[in-house]
Amino acid sequence: MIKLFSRAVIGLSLLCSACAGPTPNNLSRLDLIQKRGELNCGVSGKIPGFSFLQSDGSYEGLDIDICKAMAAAFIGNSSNVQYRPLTAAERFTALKTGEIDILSRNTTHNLSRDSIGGNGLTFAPVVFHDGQGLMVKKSSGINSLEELRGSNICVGSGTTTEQNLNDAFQERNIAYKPIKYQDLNQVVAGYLQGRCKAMTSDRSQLAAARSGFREPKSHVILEEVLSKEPLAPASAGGDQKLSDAMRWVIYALFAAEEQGINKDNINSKLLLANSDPTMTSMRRFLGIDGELGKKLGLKNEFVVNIIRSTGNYGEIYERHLGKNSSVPIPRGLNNIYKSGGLFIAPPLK
Ligand SMILES: N[C@@H](CCC(=O)N[C@@H](CS)C(=O)NCC(=O)O)C(=O)O
Repeated sequence: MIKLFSRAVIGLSLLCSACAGPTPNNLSRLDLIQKRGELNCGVSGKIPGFSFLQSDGSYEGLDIDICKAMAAAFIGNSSNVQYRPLTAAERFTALKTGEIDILSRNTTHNLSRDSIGGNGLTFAPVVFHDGQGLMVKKSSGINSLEELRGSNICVGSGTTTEQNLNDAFQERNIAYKPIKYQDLNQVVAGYLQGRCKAMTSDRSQLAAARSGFREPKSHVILEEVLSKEPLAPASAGGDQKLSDAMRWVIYALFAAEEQGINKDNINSKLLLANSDPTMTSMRRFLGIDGELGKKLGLKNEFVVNIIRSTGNYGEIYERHLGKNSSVPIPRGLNNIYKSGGLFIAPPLK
């Protein structure tokens, strides 16, 4: 009760402060998160592998682990996260009003969302490179966009998906009818009930949705990829302290994978670096020397806190989207550059 009440008071003060800008007295929202001791993280909650509400009330997935890594770095405790499930249409307003501190919800980074004349958000580095796809019933025999001419297509509103669908079909001069829904569950229901020949979304979401179907093998994701969907966490714009901290949390996850530092060996790496003054860059990375954390408004050991909580980026990926997960997606572009992917961390110096 007390916790609920104090949360409501903090929530109210944050909400009011949001009316005049991100926070009062030009405080960064990072300071508020640290004062509150809890991170409000906006998620979907409906996508297996990314953010999914479990039957025990907990959340799981790659987007959830990004919230945890942020909380570990900002507050020193990855459990201190309030997850706020949001629809696609609600997500940016929730950031602007201060209802959430950060958004970690399969959100595509694009110019309109990132710019001051658009949604005015600030994006952290991409955590999953996706692309839009289409899923059809195998029995339909459909293999290409052309074969969907004149068909109904189920799509979520308030998403990049809606616009890409229009672009792709218009460019190819293919007539179609979009059937719009509020969220993925409704899109899936429309598709399974036969209202549409195809459903469209980010390919990761199609794979995630299919994993929950009674007969996943009866549905195919078409080869054609309609767009680039670089999914990234975001914060309200104009708060450099928070956005810097977010950026370097993600880079720390990539850098730890690059260097082979993981949840299992973090303590031994720390011991080793502590006893060996010649391991200069490792000592800086783990916060033994230098003040990398302090420069971001974090503890110097923020990287250690992250890795102890979630492991490095590769471990997060394996847990939720790896071969043995319920939504296996080959890493492809979502690998570190040393292994042929797109992820690279600038130097943590
Ligand atoms: N990545 C795209 C689409 C993401 C998205 O939110 N898709 C819809 C479905 S098409 C959705 O609501 N998915 C998750 C959910 O239902 O919570 C974007 O940022 O606009």
